Amino acid sequence: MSVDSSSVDIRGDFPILETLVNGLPLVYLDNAATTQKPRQVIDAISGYYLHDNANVHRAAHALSERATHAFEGARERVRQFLNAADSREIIFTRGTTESINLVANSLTNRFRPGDEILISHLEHHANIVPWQMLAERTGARLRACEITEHGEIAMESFRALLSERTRLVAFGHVSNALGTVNPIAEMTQLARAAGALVLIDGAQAVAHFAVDVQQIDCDFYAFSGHKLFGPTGVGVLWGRAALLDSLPPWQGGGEMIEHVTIERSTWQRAPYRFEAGTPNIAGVIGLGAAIDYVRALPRERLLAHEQALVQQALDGLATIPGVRLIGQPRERISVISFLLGDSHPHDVGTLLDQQGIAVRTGHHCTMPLMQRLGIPGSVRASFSLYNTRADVDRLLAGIEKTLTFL
Ligand code: C6P
Repeated sequence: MSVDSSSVDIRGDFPILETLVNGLPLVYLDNAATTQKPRQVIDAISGYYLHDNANVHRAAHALSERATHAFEGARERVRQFLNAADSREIIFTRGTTESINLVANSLTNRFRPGDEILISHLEHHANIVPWQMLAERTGARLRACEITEHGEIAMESFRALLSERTRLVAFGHVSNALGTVNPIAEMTQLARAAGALVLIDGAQAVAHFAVDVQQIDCDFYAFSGHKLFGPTGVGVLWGRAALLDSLPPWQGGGEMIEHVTIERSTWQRAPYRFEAGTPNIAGVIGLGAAIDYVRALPRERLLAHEQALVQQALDGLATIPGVRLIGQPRERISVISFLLGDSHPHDVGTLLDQQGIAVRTGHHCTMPLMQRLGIPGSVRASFSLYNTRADVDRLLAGIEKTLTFL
C-alpha cells in the first residue's frame, strides 16, 4: 500500500497492516483500544524467549543476568521516555488499570471520612472505579467536575470542587472517548495549590506526544504499553521516589520484601516493593523495544500527520448528511466519536467491519460520560502514525455506504 508523502514510511514495520479483512485491505482505526505492534517489538519479545529466557533478579547464572539486564534496561528507557528523575520511580504493572488500582490501594491509610477525591465526567472507568472502592473503604467522598457541551473539562466546576478537603485529584491526559486534550498543567497546578496529590491517566497520551513528568509536576502518571506499540499485559506507574517510599505495598510476595519472618516482613524500597512476584519480563522487554522504536521516529512530523488525518476526517464527516459528531473539543488528538442518524453504534461498526474498516463502538468504558452526553454510546475512529489519507478516504466512503443500508 502506498503511503502519503506527508507521512513517514513506517507501514512496513507493522506486518498486520497487510491483513485482509472480509477480502479487503484492513483499515485499522481502533488505535485508542490498542495499537498494532512493529516487527521490532515482536522480535524483541521472541528474541528474549529464544535466547535469554530466565527469571529476573534471582539467580547468578548467565541467562538470569541477561534477562535482568534487559528488564532493568527497559526501566531506564521508560525513565528517559517520561523524563523521570530516577529509574526507581518507574514501577512495572499490568497496565493503566493496575497502576491506578495500585495507587488507590496504597493510599488507603491516608484517607479519612470526609476527605474528597476529585475526578471528572470525562474519565475512563479505570479512573473512576478504583476511587469508588477507595471511598467505600475509607468513608471518603468521590466528586466529579462537570464537562462543557464541547466535551472539555469545565474549569470553573473543577476550581469550585477543589477545597482543603480534596486529598487527591485524578484525571486523564487525553479522553479516550472524545479525544479531548485536558489542560493538565493548569489542573495540576490548581490541585497542588489546594494541597492534593495528583494522578494523571496517560493511557491515551503517550503514543501521541512527549510527556515530561517533572515539567507536569504531578505525583503519579500511569500508562499502558499496548497503546504505545508495545505488548499487552504491561504498563507503568510513575511516582515521586520519596512519595512511593512512603506508601505501603498493595500486594505481598516474592521480590518486594527485604526480610521475612513468620511474624512479619519488611519491604524493599520502590520500585520493587510494588512489584510482587515474577513480573511480565517479556512484556517489559517488549515495552522497552517499543520506546526505542518511538524515540527513533520523527515525532513532531508524525504528530502533524496524525492531526492532518483527523482534520481530513472531520472535514469529510461535515459534508455527510446524517453524521452527528460527539464532542467538539478545541484541542483534540487522534480520536473522533460520531453517530449516524438514529442508528445503533454497534450496527454501524458491523457494517464498517464488512468493508474492512475497524472502529470501536459502544460506551468506550466511559458510561458516566455517555450519561452526561445523553447517548448510549458512539462510533469511535482513532488514528495512529501508520494511518494514511487513503484510510480516511475509505472510512468516509464506508460511512456513506453504511448510511445507504441503515
Ligand atoms: N481504553 C479504549 O478502547 P488498560 O485496559 O489498563 O490498558 O487501560 C485502561 C484505560 C485507562 N484510561 C484510559 C483513558 C483508557 O483509554 C484506557 C483503555 C481502551 O478506549 C480500552 S477500554
